Amino acid sequence: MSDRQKTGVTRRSFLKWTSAASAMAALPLSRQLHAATPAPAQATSAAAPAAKGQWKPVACWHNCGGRCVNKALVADGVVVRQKTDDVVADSPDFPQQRGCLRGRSQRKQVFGADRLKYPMKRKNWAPGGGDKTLRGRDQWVRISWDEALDIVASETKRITGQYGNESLWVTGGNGTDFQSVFSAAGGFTGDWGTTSWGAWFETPAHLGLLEGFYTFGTNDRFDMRNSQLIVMWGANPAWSSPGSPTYNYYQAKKAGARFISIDPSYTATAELMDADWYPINPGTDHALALGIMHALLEMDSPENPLIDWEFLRRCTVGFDESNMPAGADPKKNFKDYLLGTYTGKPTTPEWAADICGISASEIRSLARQIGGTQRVALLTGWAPARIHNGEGWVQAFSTLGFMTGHMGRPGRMTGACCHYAAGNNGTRLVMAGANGLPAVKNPVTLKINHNELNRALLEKKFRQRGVGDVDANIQMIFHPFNATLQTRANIMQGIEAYRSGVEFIATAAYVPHTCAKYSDVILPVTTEWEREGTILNPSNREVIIAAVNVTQPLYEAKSDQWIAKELGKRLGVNVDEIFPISEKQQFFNKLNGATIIAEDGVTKAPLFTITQADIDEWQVTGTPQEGRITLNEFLTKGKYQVERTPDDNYGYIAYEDFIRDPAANPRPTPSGKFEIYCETLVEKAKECGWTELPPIAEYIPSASGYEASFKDFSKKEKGDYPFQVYNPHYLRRSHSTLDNVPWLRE
Ligand SMILES: Nc1nc2c(c(=O)[nH]1)N[C@H]1C(S)=C(S)[C@@H](COP(=O)(O)OP(=O)(O)OC[C@H]3O[C@@H](n4cnc5c(=O)[nH]c(N)nc54)[C@H](O)[C@@H]3O)O[C@H]1N2
Ligand SMILES: Nc1nc2c(c(=O)[nH]1)N[C@H]1C(S)=C(S)[C@@H](COP(=O)(O)OP(=O)(O)OC[C@H]3O[C@@H](n4cnc5c(=O)[nH]c(N)nc54)[C@H](O)[C@@H]3O)O[C@H]1N2
Ligand code: SF4
Ligand SMILES: [Mo]
Repeated sequence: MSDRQKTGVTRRSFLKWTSAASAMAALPLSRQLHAATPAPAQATSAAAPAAKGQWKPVACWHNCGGRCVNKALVADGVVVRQKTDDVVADSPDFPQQRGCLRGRSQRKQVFGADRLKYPMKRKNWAPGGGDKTLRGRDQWVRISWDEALDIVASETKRITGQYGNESLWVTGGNGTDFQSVFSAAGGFTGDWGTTSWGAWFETPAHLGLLEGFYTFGTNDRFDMRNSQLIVMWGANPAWSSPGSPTYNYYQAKKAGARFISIDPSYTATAELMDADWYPINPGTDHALALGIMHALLEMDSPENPLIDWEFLRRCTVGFDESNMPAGADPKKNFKDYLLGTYTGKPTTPEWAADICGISASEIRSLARQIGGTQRVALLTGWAPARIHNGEGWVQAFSTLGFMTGHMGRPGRMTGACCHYAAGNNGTRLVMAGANGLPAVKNPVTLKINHNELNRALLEKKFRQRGVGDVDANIQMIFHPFNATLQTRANIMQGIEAYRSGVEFIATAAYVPHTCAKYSDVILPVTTEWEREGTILNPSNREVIIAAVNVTQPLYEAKSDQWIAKELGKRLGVNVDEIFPISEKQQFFNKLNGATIIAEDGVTKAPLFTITQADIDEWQVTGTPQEGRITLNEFLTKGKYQVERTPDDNYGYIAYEDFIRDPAANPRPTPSGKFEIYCETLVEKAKECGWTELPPIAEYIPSASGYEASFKDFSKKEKGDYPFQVYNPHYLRRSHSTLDNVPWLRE
């Protein structure tokens, strides 16, 4: 390929050439799956069939919270059009998995002008860093792959040799190909945090979700239609769960649900659902929840019940002094906190109004609507929990659900409703198999919290969870698959840190995102369109989405795995142990191991029919099996979607068993119940080592929050930093991705 680039062939003619060749490849499967290695003799005679073009399922792979069918029409070697799901007719019960504007513009990214074309180093880089102050504003010099890999490997060896493996920080969670290699080479310091899911991930101990991963707590899409009132509390699926989820909310509206939106912005979802909008000051949701709960107590009566006392008694501990968990001080109950019995500071609607900006009468109205409606869905996104002391908000929001009993029953749910589970929570019905690569354990256990990334670089200290402050001496940063300089707190300080201490920074990327720009060496990676193909996670629970190869790697880009392997070899790691199988075999394994939950709602069965002929054609190892559809059908249609009906066995109501019979199905909490008063939460917070939290959802104003924007909050006189900034996940981007695509900007 580099030869062609030297001859200055344009991208269009280059693509035309590679893909015309692919259309001629002999085997039907490989023709469909992969742009074959160019074979000029064949390319000439390929013109006729290629001109008609072939629709291929292609990846839309970003962290957008969903997955949709995306197809590219490859004609004459060029992707000339894209389309989305037209596999079956659309209907509310069996909705198409239609892509949003980003997926449909994907070719403008894959073939975009911003692609990184070849490895580069910073002009004023030298071993040890060179002139580090020029990071982000230096010139770039094109280098060969060999030179790039040699630099990264020798700097890794030099730095880990001199300062220890702890001095290497590889961003992102564990499990990427690079992390496997660096783990095998002695390990690295990682990072963790709650910038995405807020406190829903780490600390919903009050729900009995101690190892909480992706806590949602809401019901499935058919059940949403049973709700009479749907509260979208900091949730805007039309923007942050684009694709099909908002369609599910719309079915609930058609079935008669009324909508409320509590959000600083009047959102596109609020508009579509004709929701009543309650504009709230950012980051003050905890105060509003407490105000509503106080109002419930004020107005609840036997004639006009707003509180589900039976639910509180049966399913929770900690609400009042009569149902405190063993050993707890009865005076620390939640009800007395709301009433201010011992503090003298009741959380009245007037108190809350002052903070959250929603009037006391509106707060009482919200209490009447939420408490006084039979079947309510309390749905929040992750945004309101992406704050200081987010745990308190998560606990307060849950407690509102406990007080009103809107949980575990048809049309009633309280939880997070966003990302891939927006409008449709529950067990996955179809699932990809594992790729078959071994997990490689990182021998270094240090992990920097996202709040302290810059502190670790500048002050050379961070708080290790469960340990306390530890010394840090980060001298090398490797960014594999994220843009943390841009997507974590305090970018200006981050830039300062990148321009001072660290000796070496490298990034693998396909566009020059922020981390790449501030690096010393950039390694250009392929996009999914240039790779072997894959099954895309995470889609909604009912569908599984395919992506196949569309083109040979563009320019000099290489897959992450290829780069990781080459690096591994230079680091003296046994890469055959880490990557014992080809990328094609990894794709095949995902298909071979894919499962579906059968109509009984329990039994797992293979999803795809795979024949020995398939295995031979793919030139992989595998086991023939009987499934629901053939490989070919899946890889042509681009999806498998479970056909559902309202009365099937796939319905999901969160916490249903527990709420029906708490004694027989206890929550994994010390009390076996939902814990309004939760000592585990106190312990978890202590383990992290920042703010100490009370066992009940007491209000703690956020550092740099709304109250802090005033010189003197009681006098309402604004201070030096009078504004608050918040940002939604807006439609044209996925975090740092796609925002550069001209179509999307238009
Ligand atoms: N202020 C503020 N900050 C936030 C948020 C917010 O709302 N406000 N949201 C937070 C949330 S929810 C999240 S999840 C995080 C996301 O934070 P990140 O995970 O850092 O953000 P992404 O932009 O998704 O990072 C992915 C990057 O990897 C690149 N990439 C994509 N595919 C590949 C690949 O196959 N290989 C390689 N090597 N690179 C690839 C993309 O170009 C992209 O730049 O940000 C958080 N930060
Ligand atoms: N288009 C697009 N979609 C995405 C992403 C993306 O980058 N772009 N990222 C994906 C990822 S990784 C994630 S984690 C999810 C995130 O999903 P969410 O957290 O649900 O999405 P956000 O857009 O951050 O916030 C949802 C709504 O909360 C509002 N909001 C912000 N701050 C507050 C607050 O303090 N209080 C209240 N009440 N409302 C507030 C916002 O105005 C917005 O309307 O989105 C996913 N979907
Ligand atoms: S919702 Fe996500 S997967 Fe679907 S088209 Fe948009 S960006 Fe792609
Ligand atoms: Mo996220």
